[in-house]
Amino acid sequence: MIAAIALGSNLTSQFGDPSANLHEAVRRLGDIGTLTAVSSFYVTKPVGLLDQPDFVNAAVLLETELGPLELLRGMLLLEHQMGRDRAKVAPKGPRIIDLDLLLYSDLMLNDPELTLPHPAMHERKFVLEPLAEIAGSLIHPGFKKTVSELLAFCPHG
Ligand code: PH2
Ligand code: MG
Ligand code: MG
Repeated sequence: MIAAIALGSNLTSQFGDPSANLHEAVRRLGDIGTLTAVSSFYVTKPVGLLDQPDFVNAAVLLETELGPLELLRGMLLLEHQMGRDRAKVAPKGPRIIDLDLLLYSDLMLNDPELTLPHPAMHERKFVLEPLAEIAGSLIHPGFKKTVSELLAFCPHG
């Protein structure tokens, strides 16, 4: 199955600056499945909690044999192994690495652990812009619109 994953970082770590964190995370995602596309890295202003460093955001497409929950758990483990400690910081606060599962093929899922498509992806330019670069014609199964269309309709800067 093909999964679309968003990446974000706005802290330095043992791997280096936020870009280095994204490079490391992309490398490690390659152990979970086969990367079929990796976007450019985008420097973005923080959305939501404004008083934190700028982010670097990106998106990848991953071909994987894992089911959606197995994939999600693999992503959370990867975050943890890269040093992210969810207990320590605010929910929308700074992080070494954030991986969000956006789309899993055309699956719609409402599970306590995982909602697909990602419920906020259509509101976030920092998610849609990198994703549109690599998968503009991918269809959001809820809105029945392409990623490029969602980006064009996305209200925020
Ligand atoms: N992630 C957040 C909150 N705000 N802002 C930007 N620019 N990029 C992010 O990845 C981001 C954010 C929580 O996941
Ligand atoms: Mg996120
Ligand atoms: Mg997340």
